Amino acid sequence: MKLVIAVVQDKDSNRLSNALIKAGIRATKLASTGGFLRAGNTTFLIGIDDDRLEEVFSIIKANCKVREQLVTPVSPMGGTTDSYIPFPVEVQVGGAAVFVLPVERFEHF
Ligand code: 2BA
Repeated sequence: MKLVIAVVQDKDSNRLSNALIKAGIRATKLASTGGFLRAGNTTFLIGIDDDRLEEVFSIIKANCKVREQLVTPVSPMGGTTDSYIPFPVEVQVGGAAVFVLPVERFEHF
């Protein structure tokens, strides 16, 4: 068994949960915050048998989009802010950041 931890954008989270439910795959959703953008995202915990791992990947891939997001850096490092004009920069977010961990034991009481 594996534990899949997938960080996805909030916009994709409902679509992904519906697809997982449809496939009979159990998941837990946690509200999370990206360390860089400091914007809300959703973290899925999915416990899955090894033989269904690829299926989980394809469901995540099919339901999570890459999007461009504008970020405005707060201020220049160490310099004066007098002449600093914040300039939004574009970063690419998603589709999903996925981690796979081995599960030593799973009990469901
Ligand atoms: P955030 O940390 O808010 O990052 C949002 C997007 O900003 C990232 O998209 C990436 O394109 C960019 N970014 C992040 N850190 C950066 C940096 N130091 N310099 C330049 N650009 C940077 P994704 O890579 O798709 O990540 C989306 C979200 O997934 C992240 O939100 C974070 O919550 C999570 N994540 C991604 N990689 C992770 C990791 N190695 N460990 C833990 N969480 C991760």
